[in-house]
Amino acid sequence: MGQAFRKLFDTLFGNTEIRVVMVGLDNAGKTTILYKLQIGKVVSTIPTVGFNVEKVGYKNVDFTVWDVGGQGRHNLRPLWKNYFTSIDGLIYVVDCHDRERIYQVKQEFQTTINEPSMLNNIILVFANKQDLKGAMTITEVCEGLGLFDLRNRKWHIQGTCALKGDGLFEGLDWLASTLKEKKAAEYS
Ligand SMILES: Nc1nc2c(ncn2[C@@H]2O[C@H](COP(=O)(O)OP(=O)(O)OP(=O)(O)O)[C@@H](O)[C@H]2O)c(=O)[nH]1
Ligand SMILES: [Mg+2]
Repeated sequence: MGQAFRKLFDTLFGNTEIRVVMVGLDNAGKTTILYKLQIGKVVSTIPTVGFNVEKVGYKNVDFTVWDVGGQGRHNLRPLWKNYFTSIDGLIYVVDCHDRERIYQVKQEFQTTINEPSMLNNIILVFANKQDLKGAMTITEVCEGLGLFDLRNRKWHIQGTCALKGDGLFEGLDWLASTLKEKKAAEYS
C-alpha cells in the first residue's frame, strides 16, 4: 500500500509543497487511515493538554491529523489559525456507522469548512466504515453533511474502509489531481 501512495504522490505532486489536513469526530478512523497510507513515519505531538496532533510526511507532502469536536474535548479551534496558514486540501472523515451523531458531524463539518483558513481549499470526504452493516450510504452522507448545498467549493466524496484500505487511493487520487489543476490555474 505504502509503495502505491508514494508513487501517486511522486507522479501527481512533483515538487510542489502540499499541506493536507485530516479531521473528523473521534472514532471516525483518522488514525487508522494515517497508518494505512504508510507514506512515512507517523509522529504524534501534544501541543496542548489532552489533545493530540498526528503528522506524517513524505517528501513535499505534509499530512496532519487534527481532532475536531468530540465529547469532552477542548475547543481547539482558536489554535487552528496558528497551525494552518496555508492548507491545500481538507480531508473530512465520517464514521458512516454512527448515524446518531450525523447531525453533530454536519455542524462540525460546516464550521470547519467555513473557517477563514479553510475557505480556499478543496474538500475530500471519506465516508468511512462502509464495510459495516447498516452504514450510511454515500447519498445519505451527502445529505447529512449538506454537501449538495455547497456553493463555490470543490468537493468529492469517497466511500472507504480504512481497515482494509479500500477507497483511500481513489480519494487521494482525486485530491492530488484536483490540487494540481488548482495550482496550475493559480499560476497561469
Ligand atoms: N469496521 C471498520 N472499523 C474501522 C474502520 N476504520 C476505523 N475503524 C475502527 O474504528 C475505531 C476508531 O478508529 P481510529 O482510527 O482510532 O479513529 P480516530 O478518528 O483516529 O479517533 P480519535 O483518535 O479518537 O479521534 C478503531 O477501532 C478502528 O479499528 C473501517 O473502515 N471499518
Ligand atoms: Mg486518532
